Amino acid sequence: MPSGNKTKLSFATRSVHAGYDSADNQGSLNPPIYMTSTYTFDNVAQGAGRFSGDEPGHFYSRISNPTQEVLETRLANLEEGEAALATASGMGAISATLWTLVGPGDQVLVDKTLYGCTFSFMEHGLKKFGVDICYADFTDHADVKAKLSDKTKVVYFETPVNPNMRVIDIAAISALAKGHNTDIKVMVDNTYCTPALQRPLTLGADLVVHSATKYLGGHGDLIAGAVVGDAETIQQIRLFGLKDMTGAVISPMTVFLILRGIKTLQLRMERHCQNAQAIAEMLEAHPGVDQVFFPGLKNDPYHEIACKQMDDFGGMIALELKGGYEAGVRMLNKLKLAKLAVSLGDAETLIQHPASMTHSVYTLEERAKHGITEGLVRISAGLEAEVDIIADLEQALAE
Ligand code: 4LM
Repeated sequence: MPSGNKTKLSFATRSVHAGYDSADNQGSLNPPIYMTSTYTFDNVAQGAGRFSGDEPGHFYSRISNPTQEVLETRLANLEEGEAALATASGMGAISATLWTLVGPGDQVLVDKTLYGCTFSFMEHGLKKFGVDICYADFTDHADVKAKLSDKTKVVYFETPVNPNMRVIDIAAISALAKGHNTDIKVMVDNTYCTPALQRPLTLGADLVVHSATKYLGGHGDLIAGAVVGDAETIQQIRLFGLKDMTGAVISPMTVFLILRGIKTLQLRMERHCQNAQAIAEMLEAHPGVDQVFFPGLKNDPYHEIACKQMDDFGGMIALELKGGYEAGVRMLNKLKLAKLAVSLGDAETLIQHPASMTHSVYTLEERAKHGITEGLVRISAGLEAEVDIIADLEQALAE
């Protein structure tokens, strides 16, 4: 199928086919895994032309690889962007992109709550090199407006936010940033949703980043990332952020696994969403539970905005138990089916305690300031039967 065909075929069909034509590969149904570090040239001029991009073909696998190219075309297609770059991890995508876009004296305006290592990269990484990191509450548009400045180069957020499930209005934040300065790049971490549920580029964002380790791969067997956006910026990230600054190159074997995962992305997301909705409703009615954070609940403060920008409410839930931290630990230690582990988006239901695990790089004071409570428990609803996950949670919650 023509790989540039973005909207004619449905999402599920493009997840299976986009970017690959078996007719070009001796009829091989699946793309060959090109295990090669380098590529040969017919002559010097061809090598030089490949490096400069004037000649088609590949130069060296720290820059590009034919298997990786299939994944990049597929991701760009699904996110409705012009181009994509696959990387060795989600942090590889985030760091390669930000190293490319900002320098000393520039400001990155970020939502106050971020995945722990993204926070650490901003706070301990970029800051060390003279980049100003400014935090705002992105659910408070007046706060965002007040903090946009002449120095703002990038506006960065996740939605829903890891781990507390706030939902940020992508169209409204993009409009605010562009209204301030059209050169500002709006960057959205779409890991929690994937393009099966949310497509930030169609809502005004410039760049989407992913931890492909999660739902895109979908099986808990790899680490990978990606960034999607306009062709010019993606090329800059490839040739500087990836090639020179991070070297966070994805393996062709990993690419193959992600392509396999993406074929079932929509099917899996449907089940993740169904299971999460059922879990959230059970928890909401449970006497031991103080609060459930899940945008699919009708009285969730973010329900309306989630309905506007998401096709479904996702597979992630956060909760606070009535007994706070101690009750949370008691429950986590009693789980039998659900696995106590960081990461998310796998077939297995995964549960963890953000304050001591995914968000432990924040200090206690930083967690309080950035909206991560000590008793918060995070659930990634898996693909098991709803009834079994709920039974496990109920037995773990029982006094
Ligand atoms: C976790 N998350 O939350 P790599 N963006 C988001 C993420 O949740 C993550 C990354 C980027 C978790 C990992 C332990 C929203 C990771 C970073 O791990 O570098 O692929 O992605 O449990």
